[in-house]
Amino acid sequence: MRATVCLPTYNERANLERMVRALQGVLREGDRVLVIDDSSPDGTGEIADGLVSELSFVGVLHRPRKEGLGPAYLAGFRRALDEGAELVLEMDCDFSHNPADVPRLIAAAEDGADLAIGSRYVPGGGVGDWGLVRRAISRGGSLYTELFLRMGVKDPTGGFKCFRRSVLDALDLPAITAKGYAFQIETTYLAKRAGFSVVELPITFDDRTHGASKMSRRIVLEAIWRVPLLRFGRT
Ligand SMILES: Nc1nc2c(ncn2[C@@H]2O[C@H](COP(=O)(O)OP(=O)(O)OP(=O)(O)O)[C@@H](O)[C@H]2O)c(=O)[nH]1
Ligand SMILES: [Mg+2]
Repeated sequence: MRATVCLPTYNERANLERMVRALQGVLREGDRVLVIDDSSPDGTGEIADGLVSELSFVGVLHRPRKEGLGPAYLAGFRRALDEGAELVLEMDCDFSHNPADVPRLIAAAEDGADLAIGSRYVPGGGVGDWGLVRRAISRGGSLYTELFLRMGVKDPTGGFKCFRRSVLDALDLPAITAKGYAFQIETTYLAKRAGFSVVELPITFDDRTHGASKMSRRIVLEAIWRVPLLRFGRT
């Protein structure tokens, strides 16, 4: 099944080229990488253009401004589906997600999982040397999500995922308005609610060594108010 890895970038000049070359080493004939850059001021978009002209498996979507991870992924999903991808992956460009794990996610989807998630919180998974606060936020977020949504997913905020296209075709993508971690929770919730199978595979999540995190208090707060809304709200 032809896979497209969607790679959202904002100021990832220190990571993008290394990431694309690492993906080149693990992807198969016909697979693609789609960079979704929100006009990064550090020139990441120009680096992407250079890679597109050199490597035929790479594409780029330039967006006018930073709108958060959610809208960037939705634009990427649309493009990947329009280009005929049968599997669509989400992945951070900061090496927190290990490109060497991509083939396992793809294999799980090819073996029948509608959505395969790289999970820090199943046996064999883990995080690098995170401090106590960071651990608490991540674990607390998972527990809070489970409390409301009862998905049985151990790592609902994780952003290393592989969707079969049937899942994305079935979801009302433009109706998803979440921007940050909430986007990850919402896509998995909607997939489960629509009856699709979700499988978690263990991954180790390492902190970025280059570039700056875009995690913010706002992104955490957004997840806090959106999770109950998913359960009791409009959709
Ligand atoms: N296109 C686009 N990409 C974004 C945006 N915000 C974050 N990203 C990218 O999304 C990926 C994850 O963002 P990070 O900054 O690593 O945030 P995070 O992984 O939630 O937080 P950390 O674990 O602290 O790194 C990276 O590849 C970012 O460059 C955005 O608004 N637009
Ligand atoms: Mg990160």
